[in-house]
Amino acid sequence: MTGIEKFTSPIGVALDRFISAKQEEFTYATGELSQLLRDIALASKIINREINRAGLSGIEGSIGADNIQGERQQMLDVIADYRFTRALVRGGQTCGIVSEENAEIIDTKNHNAKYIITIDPLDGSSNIDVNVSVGTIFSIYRRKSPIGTPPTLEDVLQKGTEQVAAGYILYGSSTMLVFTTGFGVNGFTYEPSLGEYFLSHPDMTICEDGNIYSVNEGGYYSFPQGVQDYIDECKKKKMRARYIGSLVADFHRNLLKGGIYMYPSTKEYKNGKLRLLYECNSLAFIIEQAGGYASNGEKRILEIEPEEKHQRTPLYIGSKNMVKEVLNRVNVTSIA
Ligand code: P6P
Repeated sequence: MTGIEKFTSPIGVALDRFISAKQEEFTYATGELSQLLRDIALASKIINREINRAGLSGIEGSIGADNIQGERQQMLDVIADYRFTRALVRGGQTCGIVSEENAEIIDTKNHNAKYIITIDPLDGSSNIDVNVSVGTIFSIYRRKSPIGTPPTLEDVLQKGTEQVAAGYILYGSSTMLVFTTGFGVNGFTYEPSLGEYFLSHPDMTICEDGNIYSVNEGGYYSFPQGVQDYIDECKKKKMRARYIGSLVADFHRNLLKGGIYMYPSTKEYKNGKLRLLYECNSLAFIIEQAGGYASNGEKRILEIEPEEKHQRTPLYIGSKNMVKEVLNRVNVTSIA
């Protein structure tokens, strides 16, 4: 596509029409999953607006309290958690929510709903004050407990292989919704003037090899020896070091260009910093659907049996051969 065409090419199909057209592909296609995705998209549009005007509306910065993870809670964390929870409760399609911002399972009271959501409403929110991209990460599971009853721990402690859908919203130079229902990965760009997402990145795939490594090298000396060795190798190969400090932004760039994101176990985070249920599983489902791979240093992320709602895990995710290269090293699981 050259010349004027590239600026006048018709935009892609609207998200709503895409979901309806693809509905027959969705496992258990009964319309509820479609509605669930619409509810998430709706909440993301509201969050997008809040983020874009944060500097003007005095909602930057922390609320002066910590979340259940003991991390300083930003005002937008609370707002995002409220907005997504409200959209999901009112949408009626999920019986329970596990959110990074809440210690316990949120009972939506929609006890006849079939689905469970795990969500990080706003990951990397401390970056908002410095105008760096942030993201929402989510997974959708079918409940295990009987319809008509409250959500249970059994509903939420499911392996990543049980996901029926997963996605993220990247609030970046443009806002994008990227998700999978197990039939490939598709990216939608938000058009604020129309208030709608349009297909802009159909059938997203990641190359098997890449030239970008994303890790906080400030932690180099607290990484397992095998990770230190791998980073040294990346430098010898003159790879490009890219680390934004915002998981969704780093992940999205590597998905498009090829690369690996690493958050190993460290002295500070012995089990890694990132959470299994609403960060690592979600992105692992997406990356595998795009042809990549995700591991905790010992096993496939999607095969990890969760033991508690907010458990953390080391994460190596991205181009398949780059992740395998790390795993071939001796000792990438724990510091000496
Ligand atoms: P560090 C943000 O807090 C986050 O959860 C991810 O978005 C990001 O990749 C990582 O932590 C950054 O952590 O320890 O490198 O500052």
